[in-house]
Amino acid sequence: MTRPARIIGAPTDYGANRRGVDMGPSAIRYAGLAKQLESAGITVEDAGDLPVPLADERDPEPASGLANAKFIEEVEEVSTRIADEVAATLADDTTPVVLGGDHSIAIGSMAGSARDAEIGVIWFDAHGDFNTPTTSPSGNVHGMPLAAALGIGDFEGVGWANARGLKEENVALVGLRDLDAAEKEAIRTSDVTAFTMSDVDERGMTEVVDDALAVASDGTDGVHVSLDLDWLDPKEAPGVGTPVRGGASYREAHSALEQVASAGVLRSLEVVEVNPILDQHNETAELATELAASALGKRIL
Ligand code: 6HN
Ligand code: MN
Ligand code: MN
Ligand code: MN
Repeated sequence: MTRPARIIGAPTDYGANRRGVDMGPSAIRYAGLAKQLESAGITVEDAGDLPVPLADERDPEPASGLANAKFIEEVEEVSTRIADEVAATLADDTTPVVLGGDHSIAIGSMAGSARDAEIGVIWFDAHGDFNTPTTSPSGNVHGMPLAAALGIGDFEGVGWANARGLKEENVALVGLRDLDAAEKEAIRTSDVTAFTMSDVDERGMTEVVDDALAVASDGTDGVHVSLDLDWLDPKEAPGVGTPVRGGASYREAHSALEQVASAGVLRSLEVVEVNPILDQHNETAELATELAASALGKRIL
């Protein structure tokens, strides 16, 4: 029996430098996400978009606390909403499929998914998203969600951001190829498992994803998968704000998310960083829908 899925839109853009990712949920819906999931035999319900404050009406400067984290109050406000919605969806025995928005929304998804359970995380991304306000060169919170969830550095004891049932030991990053210097050091000294694109070159995507699944499911109740579309090569996914050459190919990406489905451990999913302004004919949004369907069990035959 496949669990039903609930689509939850989180149209944020204040975690990133370039505007436009707030249109991600619309573009992904327009690309036919519900239909794709239904064709995988899943019952789908669309909860619509969560209310998100308009960046233009807010001051990016943090009022207090986490300096050098732009729009941190707005991130907190939305993260709390996302966390509640994800937790409520799981309580209904339904798989949350959260649509970003920029990657800061993952703080809420992970907090919600790990509220009443031990979870693991697989982070498909060109970036580590392991900065803290102190180490971040940009001040953009989309470069910080993993550090926030794990309570690293400035995020230690920040209740709304920390994912209760998540341990570093159960986090696997896949496809890394662009890390800041201090971020690199933080990843090295942590207990997360990081697979770079060089690991993928040497061992192949299948073996790497097998290992990532083992890390994330070891002793946990399920796995949260966070899919940043810039994980893919920009040739496949041009509609992202921070493209980095040398990413996952179209087939590697499909096969990786099919492996996730086959493992039968998926607890919650999010798809982030689709920027329709930078996209070509909505193809990045289309790819996002295909990959979400693969993760939820869609097969060619
Ligand atoms: N993403 N490491 C850079 C930063 O500003 O912290 C880039 C982060 C990109 C984040 O793509 O979700
Ligand atoms: Mn502010
Ligand atoms: Mn990211
Ligand atoms: Mn990224």
